[in-house]
Amino acid sequence: MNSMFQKRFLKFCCYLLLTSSMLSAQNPLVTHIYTADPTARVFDGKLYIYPSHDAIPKNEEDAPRFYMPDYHMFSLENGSTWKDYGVILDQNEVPWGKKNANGMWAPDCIKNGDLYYYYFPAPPKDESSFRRIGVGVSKSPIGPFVWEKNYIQGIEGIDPGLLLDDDGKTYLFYASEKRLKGVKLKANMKEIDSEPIQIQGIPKGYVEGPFPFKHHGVYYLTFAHVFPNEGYTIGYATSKTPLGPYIYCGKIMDNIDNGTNHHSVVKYNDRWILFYHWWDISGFNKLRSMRADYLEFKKDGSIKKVEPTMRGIGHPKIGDTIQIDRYNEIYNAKTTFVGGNEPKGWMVCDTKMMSHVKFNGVDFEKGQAKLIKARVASGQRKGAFEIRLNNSKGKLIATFPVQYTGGWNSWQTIETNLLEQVKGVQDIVVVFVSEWGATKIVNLNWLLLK
Ligand code: FUB
Repeated sequence: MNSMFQKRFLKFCCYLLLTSSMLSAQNPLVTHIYTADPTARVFDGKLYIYPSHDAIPKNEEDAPRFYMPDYHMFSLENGSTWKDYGVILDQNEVPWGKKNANGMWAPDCIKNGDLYYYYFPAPPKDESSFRRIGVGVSKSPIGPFVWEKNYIQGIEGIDPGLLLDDDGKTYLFYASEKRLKGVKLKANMKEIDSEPIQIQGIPKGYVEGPFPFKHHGVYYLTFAHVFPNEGYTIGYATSKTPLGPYIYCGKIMDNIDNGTNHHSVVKYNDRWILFYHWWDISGFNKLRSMRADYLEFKKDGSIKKVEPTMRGIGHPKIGDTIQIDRYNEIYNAKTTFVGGNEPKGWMVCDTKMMSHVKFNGVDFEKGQAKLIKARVASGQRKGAFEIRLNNSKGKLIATFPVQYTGGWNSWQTIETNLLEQVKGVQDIVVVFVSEWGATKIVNLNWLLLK
């Protein structure tokens, strides 16, 4: 194993151990396993994600490659927690799949009528192609799925992306040798209804990850697009007909580092969301983590470029941890991993006089919260931190005097009363106060309304 991989691998193993049950609405969405290629879908008002799973390679020879043996799936619970349903398909359960090939790449799931159809690519045991695309059917979005005995005949490629049109016709898009292909499916959703075509109008540099959707009567095809001097970006094209020709319209997300990006776009609770992945946690681009940020359309139907944030989507409510290190804005402080007696996550550290951290969209609900808790560590006892609304000079709603907790990684939960009733969704700002010149006031992991 080369030493750079070994180091990252070890860092990952430690991190995994430390975060064995952490699920949240902030980015990354989950940290107890690595997840990539998130296809989000809303079924009957509930948000689901069907991602692929970057597992830890078991052998040295597998180390630098994707190691993807199965699929998990997730649903959003209470607006801020991602529930993991565990393995919904293992590679060795695919009737037509090559055993232990670790090539379960990006899937999709779509509802047609009362049934849910889960599409996935896998290496076939007949070795007829690099990847074939299979399908399973279920009465429920969370399975169990009944897997078809054979792959879909007449297509070969990766990254299935499904579009169910208003007229009931279904189209399957996929990537085949860096060409974006599309085909109409039969009503049974398991067979193609015409010859696949290469979608026209997709720019040079197209690689993979087609995700189709329709908005105000316009067909949008979004995809991974590589520019020679930039790397992976997420781009999009539009058309008046599902199978094109399409016109390239630009980028949805710039390159966020070297390696892949893969996404989906979904409307949930009246807001559009871009789901995508990054590997900023592991530091290794084959161990990725799914993320989400809001996406907006301009009046002319074009898409505003999405900036990746740590804050992500969702509104922590009363009783949820507000992971303050996943901030919208930070001033004169830093974040790093926790340690000591704290098993998981990150903290805000290096807090100085008038440092602040802003976290948008905390749901105070109907104003029933009476107090606020904070998870803190401090090696000194001077100063305080304040919780304010909207900005660093906004209304003061709580003050925590700093206490000595036994050291900078000795964690304690402290609490204080809210100074007044606060209702609805609010942006909060934590402001650190002490003597001018103080270089470390307190380390802060999370807040929680009670
Ligand atoms: O996750 C494996 C492959 O990497 C996907 O199929 C591609 O889209 C890229 O994300």
